[in-house]
Amino acid sequence: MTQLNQVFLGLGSNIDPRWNLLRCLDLLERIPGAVLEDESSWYRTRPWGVEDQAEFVNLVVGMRTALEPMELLRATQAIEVELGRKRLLRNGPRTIDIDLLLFGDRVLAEPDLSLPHPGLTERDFMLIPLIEIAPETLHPVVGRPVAELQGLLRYRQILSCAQSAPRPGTA
Ligand code: PH2
Ligand code: MG
Ligand code: MG
Repeated sequence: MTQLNQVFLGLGSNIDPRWNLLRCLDLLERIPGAVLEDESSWYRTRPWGVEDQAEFVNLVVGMRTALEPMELLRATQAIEVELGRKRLLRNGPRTIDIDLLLFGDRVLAEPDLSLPHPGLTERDFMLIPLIEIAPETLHPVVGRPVAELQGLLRYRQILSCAQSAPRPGTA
């Protein structure tokens, strides 16, 4: 039997974020061999890294997939291209950024993919939405449930949290 891995992705956008995040969720649902299971609240966040840019919206989604990490990475990179992501400036403005945060218990250090994501325990916009949807998930390097890792956070960027996705056309 093919093994299904529990995967968590961090999504972020600061160019037309509602539109791009909704499109992204739609495209993630269509990745063959992956099932979207959980979606955190949407968080308004102060930009980290390059501060002089628009606020971000960040959230985390949970998926179950039979894909390998590099296969999922290629699928998410294709979505970034489809949503018009231009890599002009490191940590700069983007229509969409899809980061693989955790991939089951995989630990990986490849030039284009590190697992778990090195920013996960440092950046609140990755860790807090993950704790919201899957607090018991083990961090395979630290060896503790993610809910216990808030003391490691170095960057606190979250401004507010919307209970659910702000859908266009709703009050
Ligand atoms: N992503 C970055 C750079 N800075 N800041 C916030 N608030 N949220 C992000 O997702 C983000 C960022 C690079 O990927
Ligand atoms: Mg990122
Ligand atoms: Mg990225």
